[in-house]
Formats: sequence, C-alpha cells, structure tokens
Amino acid sequence: MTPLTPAAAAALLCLAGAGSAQAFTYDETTDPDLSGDRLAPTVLTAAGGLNTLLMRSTTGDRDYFSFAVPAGWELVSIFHQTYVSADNLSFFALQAGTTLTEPPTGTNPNNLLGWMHFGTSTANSELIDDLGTSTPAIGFTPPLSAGDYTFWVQQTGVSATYSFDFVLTAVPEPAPLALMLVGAGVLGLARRPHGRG
Ligand SMILES: [Ca+2]
Repeated sequence: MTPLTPAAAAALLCLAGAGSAQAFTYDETTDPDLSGDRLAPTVLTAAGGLNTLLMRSTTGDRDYFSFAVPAGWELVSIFHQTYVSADNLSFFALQAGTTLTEPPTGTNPNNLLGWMHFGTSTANSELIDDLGTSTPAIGFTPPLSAGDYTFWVQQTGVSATYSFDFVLTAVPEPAPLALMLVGAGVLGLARRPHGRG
C-alpha cells in the first residue's frame, strides 16, 4: 500500500473529524421489532452525540441490540427518558461484546457487565452509574470506553413503551503537563535497579 503524503493524511483526518457518521434514532413503534435472539442482536450504528432508542414490548418480547463505541469516543450516559406501562418493573442489562452470552433463564449475573430493574421511578434519570454498581455483576466505572456492547431489555409481562438516550462524547485529550509527568514517572520506574536488597 502506498504511504499517504502528509497532505492526504490531513485531508482524511479532516473528513473523519467532520463526522460522516450519524447518531442512531431507532423507534420500535415505526422501525422493526428489535431482535429477540441474544446471539444475533440488532446492530445499531452509534456516533458522537445523542443516540436515541424508543422501545416497545409486549408479552414474551425480549429485545437484544448492540452497538460499537467508536475509537476516540466513550459512552458517558445511558439516560432513561420515558416509561409507560401498567407493570412498573422492567429489566435492563449489558455485556461487552457483540452477543449477550447469558440466557434469559438460569442467567448468571456475574457474567453481566451490569443490570438493573427500571420503571416509572427511574424515568427521567441517569442509569449508567446504577448499571456500573449493580451486584452481583462484573461492574464498571463510567464512562464505557471504545468497543462493542450488547444490551438486553425486556418487559415480558404486559405491553410497555420506554425510551433511552445513549450519549457518546469524544475522549478528552490529556493535558500536556500530565502527560509529561506520567512519562517521567514511567521512566523513573524503568530505571529503578532490580534485585538490590
Ligand atoms: Ca420490542
């Protein structure tokens, strides 16, 4: 492959920065029902900014979807917007990767990155911190870094509609001074003599 000239590379970077990718807006009341197959979730394409998802569930309907947080971006918010159902208890879980490896019955929550029940009481609130501290679970400290994530959401009892915002922001650039200090620290460690008593 021919190496890019600096000018060509700059032009490509410029294009990438312009953000040809568009955040998703998925609405199960008008778009197809999300996949019910945890091993073949509906793949959404997330981008920087506000990605929105309006979901509809009826008896027996489980929804699985996945998206990638692109390199240079992080998932900072999973905001629960609305909830309309006669049953005030629905379920939300996520895993890293492109499938949901845990079955809906006999689930081992220790293999979930996070999970929680949501409903009327969690509408209009941030969920990502609650998901990160759920137990038992793998757990995480937000934000979630670049990579694939798969989600499992259900209200299998009665009909329900609920909506979420997934917010991606650019990974902050480290401050130059902090970088210098980290560099100096790493060098210092590397130079420390080994095996001396
Ligand atoms: Ca559905």
